[in-house]
Amino acid sequence: MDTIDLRSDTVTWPTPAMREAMANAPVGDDVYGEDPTINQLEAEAAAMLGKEAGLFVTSGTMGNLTAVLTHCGRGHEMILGNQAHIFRSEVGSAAAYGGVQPFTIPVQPDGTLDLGDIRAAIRSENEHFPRTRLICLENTQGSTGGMPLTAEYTAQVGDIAREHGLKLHIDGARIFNAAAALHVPARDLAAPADSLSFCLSKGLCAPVGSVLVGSHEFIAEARRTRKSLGGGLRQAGILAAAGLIALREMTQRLGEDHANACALAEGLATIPYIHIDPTRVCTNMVLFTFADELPISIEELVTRLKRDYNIVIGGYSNGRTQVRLVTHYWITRDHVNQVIDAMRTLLP
Ligand code: TLP
Repeated sequence: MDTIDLRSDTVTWPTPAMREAMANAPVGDDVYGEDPTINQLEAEAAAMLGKEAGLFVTSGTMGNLTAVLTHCGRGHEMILGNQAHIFRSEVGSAAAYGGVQPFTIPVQPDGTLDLGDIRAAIRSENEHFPRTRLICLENTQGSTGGMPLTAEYTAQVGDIAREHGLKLHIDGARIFNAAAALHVPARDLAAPADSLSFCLSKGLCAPVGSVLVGSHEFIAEARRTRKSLGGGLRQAGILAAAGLIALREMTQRLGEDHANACALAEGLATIPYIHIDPTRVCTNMVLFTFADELPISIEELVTRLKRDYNIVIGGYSNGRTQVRLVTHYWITRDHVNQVIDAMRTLLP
C-alpha cells in the first residue's frame, strides 16, 4: 500500500497471492450451487468454525442482516449491546427490512454484556410484549477497542439462550483476531452460537466477502434470505479464491498485527497530550483520546500527518476526541515507529 493507513483493517488490499488465485479460480453459477471455489470456501469456513455449513455473503453487514432475518420474524426482539455494530452501524437494517426490534443493553468495558442484564432483557410471555427471539454478541467487540470475548463467557450466554429457547448469533467480523489473542481455535469461540458471521475482507485482506456459518437447516434458510436481499451470487468464485487464502493463511499471522498494536500503544503512551492505557490493547485496535489542551487542532494534526508523513488516521468525529488506530497486514513495525515519531514531532 502507498500510505500508512490506520483507519481500519477494512482498507487492506488483497495480497499478490490472492490476485493470482483470483485470476485462476474455477467458477460456476453459485445460485445453482455450481461454483466450486465458493463451495470449497463455505465448507472450509464451516469446518474451521465447527459448524455444519457456510454461506458466502458480500459483507459483514449482509452476514449479520441475513442471520437476524433468518432467526427472527417481524415484531420479534433481539437483545444486543448498545455499542454493537449491528445496532450502531448497519443503517437500522434489521428494523428496516425485518421489523426486528433491538433491545439494547450496555456493553461493559471488557466488551461483554452483563449476564444479569441479558436475563433481565428477556421478555416474559405477555400479550403486550414483543417476543424475544435472539441474543447477539460481537467478538471482538469494536467499541471497546477490539476486546475478545472468551469461550467461557460465550458459553454462559449460550446457556441463557438455550434456557429460554432463544437463538445466539455472533457478529464475529474479527473472530480470528479473538482466537489469536486468546490462543484458542475459533471453533471454541463459535461453539455456543447458532450462527456466526465473520469477515474475510478486514484483517484477512480479501477484497470482498464474509461467511455466515451455522447448521445445515439454518444455512438453507439463510440462503433464501440472502437471495431475497439480492445477494445471490453467480461466478463469485473469483472472490472466494481470495477468501480461501484469507482463511488458510492470513488467519495464522494475526498475532503480528496484535504485537504491532501493542508496540504502537506503548509508543503513543510516551507522548504528551495522548491519553492511552496500553494494557487494554488485546488485538489489532488502539483507542486513545487527546488531551483538551492540544497544541494544534485535531483536524490540523490529521492534515499534517497525511501531508507530511503519508499517515492516515480516522475514528474521531467533531466534538469527540477519541481516535481508533487499527493495525493490519500492510502495517509493518517500521510504519509503527514512523507513526510514533511523527506524533512526537507534531505534539512536542
Ligand atoms: N466495521 C467497520 C466500520 O463499519 C466501523 C470498521 O472499520 O471497523 N461487524 C463489525 C464488528 C464491524 O466492525 C464491521 C465493519 C461490520 C460488522 C460490517 O462489515 P462490512 O463493512 O463488511 O459490512
